Order: sequence, then C-alpha cells, then structure tokens
Amino acid sequence: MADLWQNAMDHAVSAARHAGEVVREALRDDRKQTVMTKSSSVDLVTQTDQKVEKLIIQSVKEKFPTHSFIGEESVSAGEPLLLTDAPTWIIDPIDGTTNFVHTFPFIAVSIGFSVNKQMEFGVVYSCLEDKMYTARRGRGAFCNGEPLQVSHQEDINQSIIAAEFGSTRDAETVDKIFISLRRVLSLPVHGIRGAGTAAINMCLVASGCVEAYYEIGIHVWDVAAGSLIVSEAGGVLLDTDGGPADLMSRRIVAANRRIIAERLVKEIETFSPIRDDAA
Ligand code: LIP
Repeated sequence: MADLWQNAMDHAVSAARHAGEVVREALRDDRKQTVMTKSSSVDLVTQTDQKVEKLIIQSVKEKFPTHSFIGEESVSAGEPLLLTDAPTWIIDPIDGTTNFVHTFPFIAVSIGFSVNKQMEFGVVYSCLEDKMYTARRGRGAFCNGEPLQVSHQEDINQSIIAAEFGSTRDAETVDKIFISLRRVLSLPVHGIRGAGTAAINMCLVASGCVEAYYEIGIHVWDVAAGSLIVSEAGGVLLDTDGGPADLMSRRIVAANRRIIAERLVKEIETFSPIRDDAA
C-alpha cells in the first residue's frame, strides 16, 4: 500500500496548495465575506470554508472514489462524523476561520489521512506564510521540505506554551479556562501564545518554536493532521486528563517532551466537551 498512500499524500499537498490560493483570493476580494455561526455566536463559518471543503472533497473523490471523508463543514451540514477503518480524509478547509474573518494572518488548510484509525499522513498548509507542513507515518515531518524537530527544552519554566480558548462562552467553561491559564502562567512559563488555529499551533510545536500547545474543545479535523506532524517531529501527544491522546475526545496536549506534557497536564483544569464520536 506504500505507494498508494504516497499518491494520496501528493494529492493532499496539491489540494491544500490550491485551497490556499482560494483562501488568499477570497482575502483579496473587496466584497465582504458573509459570516454565519454554528455551535455558538463565536463559532464562525463563511462561504469560503464551504467552497474550499467542497473543492478538496470533489478532487479527492475523482482520484480515490472509495475513500471516506470527515469534513468540518460537511459534518456541520449534517453528514455523520464516523471514523472507521476505511481510508479516511479528515479535512478542515480553513482552520482559523475567525482569523480569516478578521484577516489575522494565521490561516491553515488541514488534511489528515487515516487508515485503520491510524494517521498515515498529515498536511497543514499555512496559506499566508506559504508554509507547507507535511508528515508521513514513520518518515518524519517537514516544512517546505526541511525536516522538523521539536525543541530540546525539558524545563517548563523555560518554555513558551500555546493555548486557545475555544468557542464556548458559558461562565463555567470560561472559569475553567482561566484557572488553567492562571496556573500555567504562574509556573511561571516564559510566555503564552496562540496563533488562533490548532493546526498551526501544533506545527509550531513540531518546529521547536513553542514547547507545548493545549486546548479543550477542538474537533478531530483541527488536530488530525497536526498530531502526526508533532509526533513525527519527535513530540508527544496526551489527553488533557493525562491519558493517551484520543482524537475524538476534543482535548489535546501536544508537547516536545513527555516531561513537559505531563507537567502541563497537572496545571490544566480539564473538562469533557461532548465527544466527536458521541452518537
Ligand atoms: C478553530 C481552532 C482554534 C480553536 C477554535 C476552532 P476552526 O478551528 O483551530 O484553535 O480555538 O475552537 O476549533 O473553527 O477555525 O476550523
């Protein structure tokens, strides 16, 4: 199957590049984007998200007609979110939709590919930086063809941590987010950052720019590709409860080293959003 998956990965790279052109074109277009909302008033979607997802899925279907899909906007439109053993493309057409709406310059196209529920390759295209991050299982992670390596830092007090706050705004959730932030900041760490896209945050961990990233509330399409990029760059993934990472749990810690991941987990006030695979 090796060559078949390489063909699929090559296709993912060119589909992501094409999607990036569509995103850049939309940002150049003077007409204002129509912004719609999904799970909450701050969970945004635009016609460009929908258009890009359709383009990617259409092009994949033409080449790989038997493959399955989990796409952020297809799921929002009512398609089932079902990860089976089948070759499955897990697509976030625009990761960082809020950034896109506000022209905040970190926007990614994220395409993960899983077989037997194991990630085989991940492609994250940071469209405005023109950085193509790729990883294939067992073959390393790359940015624009250059190998990626996580940071060697083992002291959390010497680390930068990336964090995002999700799109849930009920008081209880916001309180938990603040408790975690306060604890992490007070360790102290050198700083807390957030690119506004899970996929790019994970690529920053893989690149060694930040030691770790955590978030509760993400979906499988936000982290599928990035998770392989982090592990192939030498990093580790955990659930925010300290257990093994589970792409359906909507909780992730991605770190350069296990010692950093485990230290971070101690400070996170974890909670349990409805799982992606809940019936
Ligand atoms: C977004 C993530 C971001 C997170 C949001 C959302 P979208 O993805 O990448 O990091 O904080 O909750 O999931 O909606 O732009 O694809």
